[in-house]
Amino acid sequence: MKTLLFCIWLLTFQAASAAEQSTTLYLPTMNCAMCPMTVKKALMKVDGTLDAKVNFNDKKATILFDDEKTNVSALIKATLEAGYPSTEAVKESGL
Ligand SMILES: [Cu+2]
Repeated sequence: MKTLLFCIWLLTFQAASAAEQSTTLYLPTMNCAMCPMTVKKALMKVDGTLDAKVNFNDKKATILFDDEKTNVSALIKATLEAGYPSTEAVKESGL
């Protein structure tokens, strides 16, 4: 629990630094409601992933990560190893 609180504090504290990055991955092969859970689990296992939100309807995963510990390629590799090939989605402005 203390670790979690520390992480939250760290997240807040580092918000202004360049260490925190977010990316959106497109996962075209997600085909049922269970897939996002598998993908999320795989992404959260990557050292450096701070948060992962997987949207089944959009077939997209939004990942917040520490760019000193991991990178987009490692995240893509993690989804691939879980059985879901992914590509970095083009950043959209607004909604
Ligand atoms: Cu599935």
